[in-house]
Amino acid sequence: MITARMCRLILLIVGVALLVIALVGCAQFSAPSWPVDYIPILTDQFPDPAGDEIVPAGSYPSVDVTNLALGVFEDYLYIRVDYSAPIPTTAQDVAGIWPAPADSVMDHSFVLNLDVDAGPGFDIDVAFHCKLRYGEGYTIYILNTVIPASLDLLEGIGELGEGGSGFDFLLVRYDVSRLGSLFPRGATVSANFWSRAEDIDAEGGQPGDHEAIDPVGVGFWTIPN
Ligand SMILES: [Ca+2]
Ligand SMILES: [Ca+2]
Ligand SMILES: [Ca+2]
Repeated sequence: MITARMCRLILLIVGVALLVIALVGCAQFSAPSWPVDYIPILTDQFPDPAGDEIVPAGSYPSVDVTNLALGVFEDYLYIRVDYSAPIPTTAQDVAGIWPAPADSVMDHSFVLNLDVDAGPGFDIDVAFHCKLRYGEGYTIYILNTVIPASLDLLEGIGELGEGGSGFDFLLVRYDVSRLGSLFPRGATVSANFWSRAEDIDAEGGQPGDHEAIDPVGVGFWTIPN
């Protein structure tokens, strides 16, 4: 015989079970759709040596790229950049070297430039940017230099997956599903890549006189399908 107490217990169990199912459902719905294992996605590796950095004054170990990895999966372009030292978590003071005054380096960035058409020479048709401030937030965007319309500056189209300040790598992805001919999957395009660290003056401007750069030669890149 089922007593009132047993009924309450059964209802409680059913209620808890429904709540668990609902919470699991919500978690799955809101969970970021990053793949569990992105390593197989990063199919194209571009090791970069040390020693070809363009460093004007002071030391910027975080600008030195050791490896660039690119891959495409579903709607996303994935970029992983490994550096020879962790990205700083605080501003790095640099001494003044005439004519550049002393100031602080805070900005860390990279850009992957693609020339996707068959025109002569290299020009940038679309650029994938990632920029962060040491110990602070980041901005990831796509700059389209061909069509100055709705696709001109796509902010919020990229995400940082792992790494950042305090780590010696960045793992970023970009939603390329709306880029159309600017991201021709399967085609071979010309590409280059720049790692940068930049200074900020007392007014928050970027005079660029303590900018450090590590170019990474990509050359021709066949965009995975
Ligand atoms: Ca390097
Ligand atoms: Ca072009
Ligand atoms: Ca280099």
